[in-house]
Amino acid sequence: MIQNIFLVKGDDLQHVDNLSIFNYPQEIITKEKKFIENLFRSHKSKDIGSKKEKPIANNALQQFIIDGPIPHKIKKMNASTICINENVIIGLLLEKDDNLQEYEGFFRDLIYELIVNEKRCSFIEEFEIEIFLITIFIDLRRYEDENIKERLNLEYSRNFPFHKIFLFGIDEVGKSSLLRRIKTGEYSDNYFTPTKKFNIQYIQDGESGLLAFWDMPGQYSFRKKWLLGSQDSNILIYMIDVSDQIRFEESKKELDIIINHHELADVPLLIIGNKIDLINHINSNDQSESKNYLDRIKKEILNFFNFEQMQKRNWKFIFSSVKTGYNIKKIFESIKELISS
Ligand SMILES: Nc1nc2c(ncn2[C@@H]2O[C@H](COP(=O)(O)OP(=O)(O)OP(=O)(O)O)[C@@H](O)[C@H]2O)c(=O)[nH]1
Ligand SMILES: [Mg+2]
Repeated sequence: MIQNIFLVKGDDLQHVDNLSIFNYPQEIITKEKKFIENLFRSHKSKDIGSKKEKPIANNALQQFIIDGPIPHKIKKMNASTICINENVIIGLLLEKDDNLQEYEGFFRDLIYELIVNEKRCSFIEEFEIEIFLITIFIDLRRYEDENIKERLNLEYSRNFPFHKIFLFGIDEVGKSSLLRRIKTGEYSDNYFTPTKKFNIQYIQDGESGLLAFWDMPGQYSFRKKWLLGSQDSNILIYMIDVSDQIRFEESKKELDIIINHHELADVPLLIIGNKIDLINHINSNDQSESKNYLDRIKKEILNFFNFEQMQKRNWKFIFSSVKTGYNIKKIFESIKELISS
């Protein structure tokens, strides 16, 4: 089974400190001079020690030289690496008993497709590289689930399906807090600083298999990356802060970009109206008054965001308070329900 993906980037191999190393999901590859040198040396065209500048793609016409995959043993695991333009290495780590040959063809085709045809990564921005690695990881896991495990062990594959849950919404609505609440049951005010990169958390669920929650950074500068991260999602979760109606307009604009994207047209949508605890009326002792109030707010939100116009999409709306724990169970149940619908 695929354990990890890594990417090493740099021109000056004499100075390992100048290299950038990215790992996903775990920090397995570190800056060890000998190891990195050997990696590059294994890719035949690399001239170790040379400092010649090899610019990595920064325009659409850039040609890519792709070398590999080459097999290795790394930290007792089976590994395979591909070298791009002589200064980027992308590696795949498998369990020691896995058969590398079963992965190599797909690994090569996938890299080629992503960088040459789809131009997904120019290897410049860190954020872009991270998304790129995660994409490779998920695609390889899917391939493995559908082709390799299926053949090796039908039962295993059936028991461990993989679902991607795409959690988005503007900053401060409570996305990372929700994920922590679902995963650990805990909540603390101001626990998180704004998320700055894709935060991915896994939950192994008995019925649904492995749930991968992609918690998007909500601040303005990151929102343009949402579309990239949203691909292949099995469910979209859109979160709103119901106590902050001033930002509804801004929030709706971002939502529309995602839900109007054709590739996501059939993906079910769970809408969460969070921070309901901040709306005082819910504390009312009069149950029916409180219910009427919530119904009214819900109606206003559905109207404002045009949710009822989404006729083809399977969607659901839930109020929550991550702070008090209100409806957290219901959210988790709804996620599983929508995924399997
Ligand atoms: N009152 C109240 N506060 C909440 C609730 N959920 C989250 N918060 C608070 O809202 C703030 C933002 O929460 P985060 O979970 O960091 O929000 P986020 O959506 O991940 O923000 P970005 O990462 O910037 O996109 C924190 O101070 C939380 O403690 C809630 O249900 N009620
Ligand atoms: Mg966050």
